[in-house]
Amino acid sequence: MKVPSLAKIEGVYSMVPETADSWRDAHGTAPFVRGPYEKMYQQKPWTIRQYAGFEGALETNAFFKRALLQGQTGLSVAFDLPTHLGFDSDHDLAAADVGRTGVAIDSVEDMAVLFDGIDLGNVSVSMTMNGAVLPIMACYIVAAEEQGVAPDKLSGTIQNDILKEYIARNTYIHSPDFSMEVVSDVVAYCSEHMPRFNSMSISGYHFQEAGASPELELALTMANARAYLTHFQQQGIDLEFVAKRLSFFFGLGMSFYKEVAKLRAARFLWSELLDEFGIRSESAKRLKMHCQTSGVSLTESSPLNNIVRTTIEAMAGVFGGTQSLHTNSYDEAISLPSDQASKVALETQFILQHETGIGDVVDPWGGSYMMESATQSMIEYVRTMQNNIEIEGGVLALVASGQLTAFIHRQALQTAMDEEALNKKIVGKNCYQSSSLSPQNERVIASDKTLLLQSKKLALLKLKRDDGAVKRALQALQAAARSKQNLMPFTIEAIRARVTVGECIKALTDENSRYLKPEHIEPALFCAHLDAEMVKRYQALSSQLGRPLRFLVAKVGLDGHDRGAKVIVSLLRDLGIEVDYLPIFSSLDDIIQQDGMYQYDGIGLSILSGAHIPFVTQLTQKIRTDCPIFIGGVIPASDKNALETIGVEAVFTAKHSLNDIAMSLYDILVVAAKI
Ligand code: SCD
Repeated sequence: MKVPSLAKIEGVYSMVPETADSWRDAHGTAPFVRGPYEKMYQQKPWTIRQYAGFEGALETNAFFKRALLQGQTGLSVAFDLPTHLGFDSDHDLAAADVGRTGVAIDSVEDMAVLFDGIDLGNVSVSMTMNGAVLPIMACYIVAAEEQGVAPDKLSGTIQNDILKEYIARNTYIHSPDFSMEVVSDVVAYCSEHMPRFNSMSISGYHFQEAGASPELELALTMANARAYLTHFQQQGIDLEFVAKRLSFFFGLGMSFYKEVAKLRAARFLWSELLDEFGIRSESAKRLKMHCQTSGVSLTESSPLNNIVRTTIEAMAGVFGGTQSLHTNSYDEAISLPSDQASKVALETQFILQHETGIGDVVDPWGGSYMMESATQSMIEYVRTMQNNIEIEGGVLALVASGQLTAFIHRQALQTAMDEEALNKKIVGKNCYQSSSLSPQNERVIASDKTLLLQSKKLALLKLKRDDGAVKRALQALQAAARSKQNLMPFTIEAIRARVTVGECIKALTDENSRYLKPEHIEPALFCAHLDAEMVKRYQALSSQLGRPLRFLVAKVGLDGHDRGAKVIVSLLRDLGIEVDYLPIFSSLDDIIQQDGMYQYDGIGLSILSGAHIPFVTQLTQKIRTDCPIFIGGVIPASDKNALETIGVEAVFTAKHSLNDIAMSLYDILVVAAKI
């Protein structure tokens, strides 16, 4: 399938204005290009909603309370990877990841601690949960109930967007078909019992993080929105009613004008889509969005410059009319946000809201030839892309075949090449590099302590609860899954009986086994940008060995961020190396087994969850000693020495160019090959 180009926006300054004259439309009126509300921020500023979570419920609760005291206006929960994937903290596969990239929630007891002292009837809460959405929503509802807050009083948002998980984010559990049923169960339940709660956050953010351009991000998001509406319609759900509570989530990268245009175009396209579905409600047609500044745009070197990047990106969100905003912390390319960096990120939003007057004008870019034309070009791009997707069989078919993931990977490769060739300049990364390091104060996650505590709490919970009630609740949940009833009420009953998140998911995966999506990695593309001499040296090394070099690249553990790993696979293939790729959720045993078969010349691990030390420690104890191990990901400088002591040959992070990586690997391979 062909991905259209966006020539008009690329040539933004030389553009002749298109026919679009939507800027003449009133704000707050369909098709809402100029904003969902008439007075926008003059009436209500955007919600400051920082996504956060780490270690256990107690630690994250303290963090939330501090943020609310400091002036944050909404909460947003980041769950750890085991919770996302429906493993309790004491599960074998969870050990390395507990409490690392989010908070560990194993049961309603944890959820109660998470919101202890926070009135859930008063604060709107967003939960980024997709795979394990049923038990997590149920934990939230039951925790609120036990706080005395009924479901109809709850306001907030559940992400509940599974399609983008298969395409880019990778925290899915079930097959796409079963997952779509789960999504609609949540949507139907919320529309009946939780009228103030947004039952989905249809997300583009993760596409851009995985490599998509802003226009591809928008096209895929709107294609998913269409797929959900079609699915709900087929399920007999009243679209007129549920569409009011379907919200959106977009990324904000450094293409400033494009980002503003994207948000304006998104509102137009949603309004148009609902017209197509025959929905008349103006309030449903009013697209409401959360935005987050870009994680991939942040650099590892000179991290304080990231404050500037985040501010510019946040301004695009405000100019584009977002309802809610997360600003990233400046140290996120290096580690999980430190307290200091989180504070700067939060205060960046205060400065924008209180010092700049940026929200005083509704749709300030409206009427600009460039912006109206760019908005129109975005709309045309999305329509063309939608048409192409339909011709190819629709989103669900392309999700299943992995083609949408492949488009994004292709754009990620293009970006990597552009950076390598200096067609895209990134200050501090491929130009204006300086050796001076900015002060750092990395957050250290007490994962081992959290694991121990969570395991103890689980053991206690299992001692105290009524085993008969647990068994009955799980049987009822399984029976409901078999008879295709809405699973939300059954999950809520189970959670009330103190069934754990992991047990609920296990009951469902016993019925519909865990799913692993197909992986496609694009063919080699980089050669033109790689040092020609170095490419020849690789060829010579292979000739001397009398065979091709062979590598294993693996995504180990529960971390689903595979953009970097796949770019490295493409790079190595360009260098003439035969590469086997073990995709997300691979275990150390998978690696050992694979290596037993092929005796690789090198093994590369990609870990962005912060669990590199435990994984590498275990791997080096199990693998043959003469196998060079490389690691890539978000690795704090302070861990580099520790990894080298354990036996890692090289550590690669976002600051390394492709040529740097290729050269380092060559030197190590020569030594290992003993030639
Ligand atoms: C708002 N209101 C207005 C108004 N502005 N009324 C009149 N004029 C205005 N200018 C009203 C609204 O209609 C609404 O009323 C109420 O005020 C609240 O406003 P809102 O716009 O609904 O704001 P909020 O409650 O903050 O909701 C914003 C979204 C919501 C709709 C966008 O879905 C949301 O908060 N999403 C956040 C999602 C999120 O945090 N995701 C994190 C993802 P009513 O209530 O009467 O309608 C993190 C992530 O995935 C990271 C990456 C990763 O993990 O991989």
